[in-house]
Amino acid sequence: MLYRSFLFLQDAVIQLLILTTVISLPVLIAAPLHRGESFSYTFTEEGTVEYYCTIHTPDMQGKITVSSNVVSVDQDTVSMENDQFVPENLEVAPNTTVVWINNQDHNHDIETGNPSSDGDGDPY
Ligand SMILES: [Cu+2]
Repeated sequence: MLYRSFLFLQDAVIQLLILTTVISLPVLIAAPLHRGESFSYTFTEEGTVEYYCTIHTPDMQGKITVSSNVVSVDQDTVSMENDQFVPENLEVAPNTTVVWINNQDHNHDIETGNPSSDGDGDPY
């Protein structure tokens, strides 16, 4: 009986691990984008991903929320202008392609996380 309980618990842990894996979102890393250049990614799973520009951290940050509650469109755009991601918070339905476009004269990039999550302990 104890052994069967252990098997049940083990199964529950494995299912939890699978669920956790499914909702994690990909790591976005775009090399520096020059004026007029763009980067696109199609989000297939629901969840949230925070990102930032390593060149203009900590001010230039954004967030994508993928939710089936959002009206579905094929493509949505984030403009890089005035050293900001516009819009900063974008909600899209699953299977939406998000296109980031640099509309400024200097470079921007995109890295998953937030300025304090790059592992070096400071926000830059
Ligand atoms: Cu930037």
